[in-house]
Amino acid sequence: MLRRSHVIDPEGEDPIRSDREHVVVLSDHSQMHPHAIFRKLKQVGGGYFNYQRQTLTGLLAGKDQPLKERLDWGKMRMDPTDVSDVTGSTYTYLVNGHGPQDNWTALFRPGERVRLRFVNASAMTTFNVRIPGLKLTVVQADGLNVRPVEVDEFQIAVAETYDVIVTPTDDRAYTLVGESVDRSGMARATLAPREGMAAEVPALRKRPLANMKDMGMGDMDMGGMSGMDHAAMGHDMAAGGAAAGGMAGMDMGSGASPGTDKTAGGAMANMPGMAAPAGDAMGGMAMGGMGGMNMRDASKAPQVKMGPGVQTISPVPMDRTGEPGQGLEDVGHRVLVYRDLMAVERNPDVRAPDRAMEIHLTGNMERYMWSFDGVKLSDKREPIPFIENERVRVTLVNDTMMSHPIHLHGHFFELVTGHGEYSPRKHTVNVAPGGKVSFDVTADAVGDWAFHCHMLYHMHAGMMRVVSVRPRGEAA
Ligand SMILES: [Cu+2]
Repeated sequence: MLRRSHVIDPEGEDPIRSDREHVVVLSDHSQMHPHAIFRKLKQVGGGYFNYQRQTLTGLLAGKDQPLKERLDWGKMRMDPTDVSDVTGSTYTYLVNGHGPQDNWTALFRPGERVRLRFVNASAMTTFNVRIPGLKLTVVQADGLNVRPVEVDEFQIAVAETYDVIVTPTDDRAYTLVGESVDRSGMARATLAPREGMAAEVPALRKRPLANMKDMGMGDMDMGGMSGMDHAAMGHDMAAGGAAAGGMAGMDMGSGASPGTDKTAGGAMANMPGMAAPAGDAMGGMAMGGMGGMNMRDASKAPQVKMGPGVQTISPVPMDRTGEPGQGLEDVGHRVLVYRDLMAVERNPDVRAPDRAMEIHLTGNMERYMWSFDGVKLSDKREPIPFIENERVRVTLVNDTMMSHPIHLHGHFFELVTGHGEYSPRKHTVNVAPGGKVSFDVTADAVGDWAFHCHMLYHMHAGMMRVVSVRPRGEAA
């Protein structure tokens, strides 16, 4: 049984008005013991629970991806369906402790402003949340108020919280959908005027496939390129200044017909806006065909301890805070992005950072190794030292093809997303695959604090460090 959640009300009047509220705790439950799950992941590799893994037959039939891209994935011993490492094959996704069939119901009276306090309390699952038929007005993130943003869907990583306002006007039921990011299952509940009602439950959408951007290869999409015809491609490439020899190494027009597959279709939709920037991006890259891009160039990350625990270093990590989460690029409605978030109150500390540091999120999916900078917690390195009240800009670079919700204890930090003194303050930020995120943090709490990926098994495998905030004057 899930215990009643505790809500801490603000001092004074809550600026967020609502007629009623419900806490919505999303979680993932398995009958398998967590240690058993971890053992499987460790023994068999991160793909153990991925029943959506591409089969050899699928590969030969060329159903999912253009040939060249598939070959490159194989060469790198990675799988584009590895969006989650523990999936709906093991997990039942819950709302307030109730499975999808239980039809947990949140009541409302038509016309009321209903505040839903979403908490992702799962071990390993990123959820995509929507309530078909209702707009979601996001008013709070990680417990702090943000300027209202109206969306149709938002992604919530482990440990994040979002409060949204919905205003259902009709006397009918609405389905609350919490689809796991890899689309292997869903948490489901109902908003209704009375108990016992149900609305249509939408089918799981098509699973997302990781693309080259998710691998830190920059703003290129092989699926889309394969869909382009040779002549058009040659023209754009020439304009962008890329070496023609490089392009010859790519397998063009290998059979993906636009629209038949999600990857190709989505990329094709982006084509009009892509020609020019793609040309520029490619002009600046060493291209010997895609296979020529160095996926393990240690000079891109001098502080990373290279070893078997570091499968890849993103050659072109990008700021992806303006993008919806994985698989939400082409869902046909508005999805919350981090850059939408803006604090209501001016931040308490708006000093420029005193110093900057970069931390790489590193891993090896095959061996299920996860670390920061190639060093796992059990390697017993010194804590990351902060001095009391100093302000540090931390940039997280994701060298893996999974997203990692990175959580710092004892502090809020300001996401660097272009909002200056109104940057959103959070305690957890989900770093997209092949992406990078910066935040500014004021080390205002003396002591030792956990700093880790909030995916349970990533943390357990070592993607964690201690941040030690030392009093000014005592710092060594
Ligand atoms: Cu992680």
